[in-house]
Amino acid sequence: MSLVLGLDSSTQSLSAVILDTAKGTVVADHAVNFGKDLPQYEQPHGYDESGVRGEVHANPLMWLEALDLLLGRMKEVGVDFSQITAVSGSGQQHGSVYLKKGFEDRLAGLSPDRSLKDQLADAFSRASAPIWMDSSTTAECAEIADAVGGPAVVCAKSGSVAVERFTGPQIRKFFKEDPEGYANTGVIHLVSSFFASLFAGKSVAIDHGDGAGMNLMNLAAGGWDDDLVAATADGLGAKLPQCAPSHTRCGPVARYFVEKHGFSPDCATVVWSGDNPCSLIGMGAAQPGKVVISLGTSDTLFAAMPEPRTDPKGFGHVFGNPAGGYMSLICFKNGSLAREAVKEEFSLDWSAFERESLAKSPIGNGGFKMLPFYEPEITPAVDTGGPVFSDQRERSPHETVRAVLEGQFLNMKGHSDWLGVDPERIYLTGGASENDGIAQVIANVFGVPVERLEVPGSATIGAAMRAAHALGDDLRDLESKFSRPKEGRTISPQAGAKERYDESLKSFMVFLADVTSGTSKGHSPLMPRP
Ligand code: XUL
Repeated sequence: MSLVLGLDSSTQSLSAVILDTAKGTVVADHAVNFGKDLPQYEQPHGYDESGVRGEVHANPLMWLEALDLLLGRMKEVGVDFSQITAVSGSGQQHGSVYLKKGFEDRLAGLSPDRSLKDQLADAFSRASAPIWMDSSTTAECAEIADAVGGPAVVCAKSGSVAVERFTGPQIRKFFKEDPEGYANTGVIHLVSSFFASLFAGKSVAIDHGDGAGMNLMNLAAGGWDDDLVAATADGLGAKLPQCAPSHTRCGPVARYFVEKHGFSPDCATVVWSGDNPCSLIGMGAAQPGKVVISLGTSDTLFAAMPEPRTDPKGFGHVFGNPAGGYMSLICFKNGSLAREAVKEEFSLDWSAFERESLAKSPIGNGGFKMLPFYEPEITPAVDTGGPVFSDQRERSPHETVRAVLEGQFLNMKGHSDWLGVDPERIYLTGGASENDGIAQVIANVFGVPVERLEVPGSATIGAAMRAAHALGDDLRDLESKFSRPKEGRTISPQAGAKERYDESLKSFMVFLADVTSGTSKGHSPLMPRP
C-alpha cells in the first residue's frame, strides 16, 4: 500500500484527499469550509469583504485553525495518518503571508498540546494576507514596471506584466504603507509555501509553478530576478525563501504532525504549488495538448506549453509547469461568485439555474448580452462597478442566466486566441464543472466536446499526485489511474451552435470595447498606463 496526502488551501475552503497510488483509489476526501465551519472569522467566502479601494485580504489564523480542524476531523472518522508516505499541497495563487523574524524557531518549537493558531498567533508581521482577488496595487505595478524598463520587460522576465494581484506589487504596497511592519518581516511566503513550511517544520522553498505568479521570478532562470526584486522593495532578497522545482522534497514531516495528528516520522514533505499548476497535473494535462477550464471562485483556462509564449495584450500568464517546462494561464475573477449572484437574484436552485433557464432561452440570447463583472475583472482589467447589460429591459431569470454564462465564456474565448492552440476537446474541472448546462454552453461557445474526469477535485488530486511523483512514482501511471475522463459524460456541441457563437463573439467584443473604453483600467496592460 502506498498512501499519499494532498491538500488544497483555496479561497473558500481547505480540502484533503488521500490516494492509494498502488490501487488507483481515493481512500479519503474531506474539507473544511471557511465561512461555514469557522464563522467566528466573519469571512463567509474566505476573505474580508469590508476591504476598501480593491483590497481583498484573508485572515491567516483562519487557515491555521482550518488545518487543525480538518486533520482532527479526519482522525475522528478513522483516517490513519501513520500510513501516509508523502504529503504535498496546492494553494490559491499569489496570496502572501508575512512572518516576523524567528518564524523558523517558532515552527521548530511547536508543541502538540496547543493548536497551531494559538502558538503562531504572534508570528505574523502583517495581520492579514492579501489574496488573488485584491486589485489595489495599480500604482505599485506601474512603479515596478517603470523601474525595470517598462511592462514588456517585466513580462519578458517573469512571464506576466506587473499585475495587481501578483505578490511583488502586493509586497511593494506593504513596504510603502507599513515600513515598520515590513522591517519586522523575516520571511514572506506564498499561501502554498506557508502551508508547506508548517508541514516541514521549517521555512521551505516556493516552487516554480507558484513562484511565477509573483512578478519576481525570472522564468527562464527559475530563480529570483535581481532587477525585479530590487524594483519591488528594499532588502526583499533577504526575505524571500529559495525558488525550487516542484518535485523538491523538504525532509520529514514536523514533530507537531507526528505527535498531534499521528503521522509517521518517516512521512516525506514535498514543496506545495499553486492551485492551477496542481490542477494541470490532476487533469492529466502535464504534456502539451490538453486545454483545461477550471470553474471555481475564479474561472481559469490553462494548458501546458511546448515553449513559453506571452500574451501580446498582457492579460495571460506563463507559469512553471510542475512536471517541467511551462504552462499558460488566463484568469477571470468573475467565476462562481457571478453565477451565484444571478442564482441568488432570482432565488433559483442549481437545477433551475441550469436546465430550466437554458431550456427557456435561445443560443445567443436574442442578442441580449451581459458583461458579468460583479467584481473588478482581471481579464480584461476593468472595473465597471457591477454587471453591465446591453439594454435596460426588465430581465427574466432565464435571460439573465444565459447572459451571465454566455458573457463569461465569450469573454474567455475572446481572450484566449494568443495561446495559439486549437483544442480538440476541453477538459473541465472545478465546483461548477458537474453542471451539464454550464458544460453545454462551454462546448457550444468553443465548438468542441467537453470532458469531465472520473475523480473530481483536480487541484487536491494533483497535489497528492505531485507528492507521489516526488517520491519516484511515474506521472503517466498516476495519470492513467487518477485523471481518466468519466465515460458517458461527454458533452458535445449542439449543431450550428459554434457558428452562432462565432457571430456573437464579434458583437460581444465590440460591446466590451465600447463599455471598457470608458473605464480607467480598460487598456491593455502592455500599453503605458493612463
Ligand atoms: C490565478 C488566480 C486564481 C487563484 C484562485 O492567476 O489568480 O485562479 O489561483 O485560487
